[in-house]
Amino acid sequence: MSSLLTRRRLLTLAAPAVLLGCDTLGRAPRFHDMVLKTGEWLSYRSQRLLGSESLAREFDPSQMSPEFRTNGSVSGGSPAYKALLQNGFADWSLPVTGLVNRPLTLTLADLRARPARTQITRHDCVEGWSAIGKWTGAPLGAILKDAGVMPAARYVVFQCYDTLGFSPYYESIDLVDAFHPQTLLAYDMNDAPLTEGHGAPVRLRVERQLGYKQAKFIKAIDVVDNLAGIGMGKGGYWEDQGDYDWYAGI
Ligand SMILES: Nc1nc2c(c(=O)[nH]1)N[C@H]1C(S)=C(S)[C@@H](COP(=O)(O)O)O[C@H]1N2
Ligand SMILES: [Mo]
Repeated sequence: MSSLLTRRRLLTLAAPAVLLGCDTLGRAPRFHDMVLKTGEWLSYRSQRLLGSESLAREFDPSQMSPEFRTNGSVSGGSPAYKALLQNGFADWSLPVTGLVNRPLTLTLADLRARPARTQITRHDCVEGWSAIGKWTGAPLGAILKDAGVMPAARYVVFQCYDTLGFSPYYESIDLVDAFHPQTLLAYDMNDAPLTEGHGAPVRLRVERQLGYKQAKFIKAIDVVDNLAGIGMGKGGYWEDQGDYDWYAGI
């Protein structure tokens, strides 16, 4: 049996667990559909795939924090960002480029028109605080599926509008987290459009990782095969400072 067939069989055996585990609100695209039926993605090395579908804990509305503080940058900062904000982000659009067969440019209206997922999760910041909030957004996996991720792809990089010190904020995740059903390009928080402080117009939610991975003020998404040429090469602003690890699993 070829290794591809072996992998397919393994994935098929794992599928019932995947199906049981997801779609708690009945709206999420199925991990099963996004990954198993995405031929373009099958050749991605799948060491982390089996068992990778476990969901971060979701909470009841009654458990939501009365206050969810902001942290890090509280604005996209630049004059260009301020102009977009002033116009309600009508002129904002998000390029999805790199190792994809069909590069996309998504407006906020495009994102809001896509199938949405809502989840109430706990945000854990390494600085020692947590808050439970409700996030609504477009699952990233379905967007990447539309873009057609090439076999060589390994990471998804999020460039942000803001700069801390002299470096633009950015983050990256691998394809397992990118295709995870709870990974969203979130545009609503607690049933209202994201405020500037929380990362308007769109921020990442990657629920099995710590706060600094949740990139705010997203400007561009790039699919790449390695992180070496980006920033200082460690996959994120804080990673480059040498403070925090690239994989911030909780
Ligand atoms: N673009 C950008 N994203 C960012 C940050 C930032 O400074 N800039 N800070 C990170 C950190 S450390 C945390 S804890 C969360 C804070 O999100 P919040 O402001 O919505 O609480 O955003 C993360 N994403
Ligand atoms: Mo944080």
